Amino acid sequence: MLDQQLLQALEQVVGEAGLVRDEQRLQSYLSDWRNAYRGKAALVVRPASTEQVAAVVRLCREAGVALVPQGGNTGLCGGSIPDDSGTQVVLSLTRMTQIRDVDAGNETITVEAGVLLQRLQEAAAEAGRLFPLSLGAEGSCTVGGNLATNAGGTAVLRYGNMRDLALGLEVVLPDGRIWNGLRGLRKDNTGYDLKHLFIGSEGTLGIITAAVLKLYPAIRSRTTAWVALPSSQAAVDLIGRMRALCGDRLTGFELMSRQSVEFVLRHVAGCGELFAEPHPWYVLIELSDTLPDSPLAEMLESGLGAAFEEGEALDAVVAGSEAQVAALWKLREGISEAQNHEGPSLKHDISVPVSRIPAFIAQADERLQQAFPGVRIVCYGHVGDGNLHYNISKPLGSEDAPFKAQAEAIMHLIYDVTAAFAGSISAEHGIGQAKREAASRYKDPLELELMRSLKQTLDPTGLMNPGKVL
Ligand code: FAD
Ligand code: 2HG
Ligand code: ZN
Repeated sequence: MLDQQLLQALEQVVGEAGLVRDEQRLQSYLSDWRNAYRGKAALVVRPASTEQVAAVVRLCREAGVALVPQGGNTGLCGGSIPDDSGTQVVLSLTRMTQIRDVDAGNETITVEAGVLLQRLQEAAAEAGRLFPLSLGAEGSCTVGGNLATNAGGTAVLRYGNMRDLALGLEVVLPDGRIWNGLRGLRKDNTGYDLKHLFIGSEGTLGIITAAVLKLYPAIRSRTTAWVALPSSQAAVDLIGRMRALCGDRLTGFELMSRQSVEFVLRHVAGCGELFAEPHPWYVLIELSDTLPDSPLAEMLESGLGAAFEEGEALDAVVAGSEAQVAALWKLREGISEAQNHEGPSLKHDISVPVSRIPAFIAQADERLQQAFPGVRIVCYGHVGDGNLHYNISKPLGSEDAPFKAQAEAIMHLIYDVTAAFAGSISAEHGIGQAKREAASRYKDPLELELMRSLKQTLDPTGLMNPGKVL
């Protein structure tokens, strides 16, 4: 589908190794992890440097060809998948894998967009530091994708989202100019903070090619527990209690419904039941400290002791080894994979004020069960961030088609309840193509207007990831 002249010019820039044309090799770039989104592309281009990215962007702009930036392709709302016209070019950043600099004195690391999150964590550890962003897809997702989606994960409670971890960016603009904003400054009040425009823009305003990121002191002690709870209100009470007791040492607090855990027990190898009887809710609590001999176990015991007395906690297991810590996290991180085995699912990564989580769940559960009897609610998430994955699986034993036909109505019901609780329809995963229509319905019209005018200013030809976000 691509003009031969453009193809040759692109090949001159990136070389044969930087092009993917083979039908079979193309496939992994054209559908997402769940196979929920599928597109076509004229070509996949894999530049190996910022200058090559800029040259590719200029050539495609001159030819009027749209670009779809892609990192590890682990996004959950179709942002990195081209449309089905077959005319778009996927621009994969996966060859840009240099760690350009580690400045231990400044507590920063400068990395290229294609570096895997896990590799970044390892590089930080090699320098005796911590890079705290942590999420289930960390072995496959890239720094560029993390920035473009403002990724969250399980340590946001203590360290913030990707936005909070970035000090500077290098971006190829839609007209091919390179913006070098790779400043490692913690203070810089010289006007608008432009990096924040690109963070969370899901590839619609430019291509992120590198970033300066914050490093933190390495963690030297850790205590991890799995606690059974009678209700989601108990989780909100318990997080307040643990925070008051441990302050910043509380670095993880993940909530899981019984249904979520059941899916993992059913489908993820090596995960087993922890308690003699099932409980309605569970939380995974992690305390960590930079001190080697921090009294974390005592703090946990004191917090849980009070929680048992108040009836907030029903049972608890504290990990006694690194292997047990890993097993507890597997039980939590396995939910996404496990839900895939239960047929089609609908994902809603909503957020509400933390204090309103229990009321949100009660109202959403009641309205869903009335309107769509039998659907399975898989509710879990990051309590400290008010962020729930309020995911829905089809009723047991039912066909896919009737469930898929109800998807939009289910989504609107959940987003209506989210809006009634002053929440957000996307706390983590972004808008992509999945929530474009919903964003236009639930987001403030003035905010949307401002977003459109920014898009028009930066990308007047609309060739940067069209059909996503707006
Ligand atoms: P991709 O999927 O390739 O792209 C995502 C978006 O970013 C697309 O719109 C794409 O066009 C754009 N993009 C990618 N690279 C660039 C770039 N260099 N410049 C400009 N735009 C770019 N997300 C969370 O926030 N928290 C979680 O806890 C979490 N857990 C997950 C667990 C699993 C099992 C899976 C599969 C996903 C999870 N995600 C989570 C979602 C996903 O992993 C993150 O959004 C991740 O940050 C995406 O990175 P990626 O490199 O795969 O990006
Ligand atoms: C998580 O917290 C991720 O595990 C993925 O954000 C959520 O798969 C999902 O819906
Ligand atoms: Zn999440």
